[in-house]
Amino acid sequence: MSLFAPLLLLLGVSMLHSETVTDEDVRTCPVVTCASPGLNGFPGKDGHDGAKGEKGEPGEGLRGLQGPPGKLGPPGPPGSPGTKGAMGLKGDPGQCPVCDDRSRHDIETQALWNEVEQIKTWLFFSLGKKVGKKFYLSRHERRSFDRVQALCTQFQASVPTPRNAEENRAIRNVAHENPFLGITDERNEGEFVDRKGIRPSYTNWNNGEPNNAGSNEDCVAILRDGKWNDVPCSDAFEAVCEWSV
Ligand SMILES: [Ca+2]
Ligand SMILES: [Ca+2]
Repeated sequence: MSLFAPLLLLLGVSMLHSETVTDEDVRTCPVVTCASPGLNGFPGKDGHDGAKGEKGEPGEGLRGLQGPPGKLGPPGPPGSPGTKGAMGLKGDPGQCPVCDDRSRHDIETQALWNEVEQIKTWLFFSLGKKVGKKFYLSRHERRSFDRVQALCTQFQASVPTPRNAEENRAIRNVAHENPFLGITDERNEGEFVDRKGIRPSYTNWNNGEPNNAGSNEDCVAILRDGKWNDVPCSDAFEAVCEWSV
């Protein structure tokens, strides 16, 4: 409470009293009957703080200005895949070094095979005889059957075994003399088979052959007319070899 109002009241009472009370009055007036009413005292000290009141209603002040943006938060979890987009335009042809190497290798291989085929043609023309998928060459030298067989094996070939008259004729024509054929009856006398043990489907025996003359004729040679004769394997006949081409 302000002290200003009581002071003004006290000053006013004092002034009024100074106008109406004289020195004589003071001396004659009994104390009890003549005393003026007491003035109000000074306000007392402030009391203790009261209990905390209930929370008031929200105020209705003016809305403040928007503050600055806060700190960047942590990244959120990845979202679900979006829908498939439309197909794009066809791109330019790509490059494939491996494919290029493969193509180059194929080209080189084909060129090599062409050269091989050309060499075969020269051989067929000048040296050998080719019938179907069989090719015959002669060394024009005479050997025993075992040595002819070894020579042909050395060159990945075999002693010729004609399957028909054409092949028989080719074998005969490639030789200068009488060549060995690749059939014998060494295992069972009179049963001629090829090196695989198979009896030939084609034969061209000369009249009276095979006669196993001297009980020692287990191999076969072609005569000049293309007929067959069983002959001793140890005798020397021309070496002709057969390749499959
Ligand atoms: Ca015989
Ligand atoms: Ca004979």
